[in-house]
Amino acid sequence: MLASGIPASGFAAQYNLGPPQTPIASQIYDLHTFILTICVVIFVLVFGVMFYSIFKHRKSVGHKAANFHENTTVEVIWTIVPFLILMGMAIPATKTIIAMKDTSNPDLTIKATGYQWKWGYDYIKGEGDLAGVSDGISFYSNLSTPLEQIYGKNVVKSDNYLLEVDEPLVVPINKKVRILITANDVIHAFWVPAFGVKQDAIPGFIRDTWFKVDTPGTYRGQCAELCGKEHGFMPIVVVAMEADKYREWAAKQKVKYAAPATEAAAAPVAVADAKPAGPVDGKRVYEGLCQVCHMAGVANAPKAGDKVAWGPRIKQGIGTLHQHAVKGYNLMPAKGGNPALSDAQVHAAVDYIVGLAK
Ligand code: HEC
Ligand SMILES: [Cu+2]
Repeated sequence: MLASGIPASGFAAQYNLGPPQTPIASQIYDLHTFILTICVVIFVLVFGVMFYSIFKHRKSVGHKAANFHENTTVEVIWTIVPFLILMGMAIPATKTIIAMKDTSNPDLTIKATGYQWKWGYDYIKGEGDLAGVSDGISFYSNLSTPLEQIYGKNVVKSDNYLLEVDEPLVVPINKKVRILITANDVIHAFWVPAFGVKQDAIPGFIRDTWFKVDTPGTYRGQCAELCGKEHGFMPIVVVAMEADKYREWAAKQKVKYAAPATEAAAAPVAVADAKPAGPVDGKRVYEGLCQVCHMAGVANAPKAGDKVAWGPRIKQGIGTLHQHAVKGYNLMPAKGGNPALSDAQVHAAVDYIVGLAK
């Protein structure tokens, strides 16, 4: 993939912080560089003066020690200069800390739960323009490095040894993602260095943090709190993708979990409160259910608004389309997977979709 949280080679990659991928991580990176520079300058100045004085005023060249007390000017200077240096470091650092803690107005909220020894992710319903897209998605993320690589002798280790999982955390780029962090057994810690995110996961408490990823890619982190014998075996892998791809991923994910238990999974609010009698709002039914597949074209569902895909279907006649949507048609589940819908509601949604393709 494009970038990795833990860089592979090169001098800078070996000794410096990894390349930052979020605004907060960039601030942390810059602060680190800035403060390290100040430290180096102070180090050079202090030791420079010290070694110069020792060398220049040594006894063997016959130097006589000066004997003086209380120099007000010097005392004022060595109080004010360190004060200014400290303020110069504290002010930008505090700004960054405040920004790190500001989890307000997210586009998306995900709960990350630490378990011995894996992470669980729940996409939560809430505020933000991506709230409805992925809410309800929930899965565990397990280490996928094979056991032979860990315990076997003379086994070649993969590139992302112990930093790979079966189901990564998927997030959209350029969106504010809030992570609620907790744990189910002992204290873990959610750490993704490239995002500048590191937060303890404490049983019974919720902590939160946020990030906004700049570029699509795969980013890797780890549990950063010694949590038991497989502490090193619960990595965090985050895949960041464009918002469109993210919607597509979310739709597929929803279908995956919706398929076996159609009734339970596919009864969104919009449908539940639509009255069976009276005019039916096809748009609401569409947005509540059908768009999961028809917006992104999941499983070859004809995309809403795609004239080429819908043209020949519309030619079958609206009656046939109504029937296919109610009864099911190949991969198109009957009533979109929600038997609680009335025929009229499904018909209205079909009419709405057909309207989009005209
Ligand atoms: C689980 C994903 C999924 C959901 C949810 C879904 N569809 Fe579909 N739909 C499909 C797929 C896949 C096809 C393409 C079927 C084919 O042509 O083989 C399809 C095709 C259709 C067609 C065209 C049928 C034809 O004769 O060509 C209509 C109309 C339709 N869907 C309406 C709806 C409506 C209305 C809803 C909401 C109530 C809905 N769909 C929800 C997956 C879905
Ligand atoms: Cu842990």
